[in-house]
Amino acid sequence: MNLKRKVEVAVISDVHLGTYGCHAKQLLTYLNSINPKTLILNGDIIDISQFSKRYFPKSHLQVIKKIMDFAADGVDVIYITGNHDEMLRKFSGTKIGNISIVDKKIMHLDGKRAWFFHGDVFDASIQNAKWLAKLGGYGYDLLILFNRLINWILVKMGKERYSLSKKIKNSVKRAIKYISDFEEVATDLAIEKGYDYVVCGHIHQPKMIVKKNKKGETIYLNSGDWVENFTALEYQFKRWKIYNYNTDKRSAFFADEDIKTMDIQDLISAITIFNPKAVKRQ
Ligand SMILES: [Mn+2]
Repeated sequence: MNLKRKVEVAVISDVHLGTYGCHAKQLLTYLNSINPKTLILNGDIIDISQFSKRYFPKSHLQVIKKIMDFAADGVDVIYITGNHDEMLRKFSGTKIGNISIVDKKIMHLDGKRAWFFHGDVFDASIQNAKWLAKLGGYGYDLLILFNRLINWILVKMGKERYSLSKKIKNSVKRAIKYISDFEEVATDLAIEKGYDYVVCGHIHQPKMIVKKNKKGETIYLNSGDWVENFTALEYQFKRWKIYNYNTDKRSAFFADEDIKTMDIQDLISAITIFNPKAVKRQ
């Protein structure tokens, strides 16, 4: 009674487990709905840089358990490190069962070459305010509202109005430019190296687009995030598509019973015993 959707390659990124922004329940529902051959975790999956907050609820552990179950069931799990889980970079090249930890991954898909990496490698070359990039268009609207409030207070106090928006307008423009620069840099490099697909995460902007320059063309893909967009990339029948949790069908999913019924202690011990097969049999 396996009604799960078969997918050759599924890609998720920017899950940020261990932070309040992470939507682990939705992600678990999604993971329960698919039967991938390869699962690519394209960076910022576990937000190790935020671990001091001691926030790691049950649903977040369930996601980790689910990923380990995939591996135990024979799914190739490729954990590509990002900037929020860069502590794992020292384990690059490590393989534990079917889970491998890498900085980047090259795959051959029906005669085409796909290049996967998180994307923070470009941060140094694209000098910009990253937090603004994440806020995007909303940031500017919020800013205007915030500025109105400030001016209302200033006027009440009998002081001169202050244009915060004018001050920041240029950096918001820069932030939007950051996203297009990111895509530009990634695709130029991919074309240069002869990749048919370049697959990133990091900027939390789901996208699939053909990019051309004088030297050739490539398809740029971004898996988005599980903070705001709830998106994944799926490769099946020789083509890519963006899966969107909010608009795409989630038919034929059901939570794996063993994960659903485990309490938090069971989950912790299941995850910390590093033998997925043994865990599975419990
Ligand atoms: Mn990132």
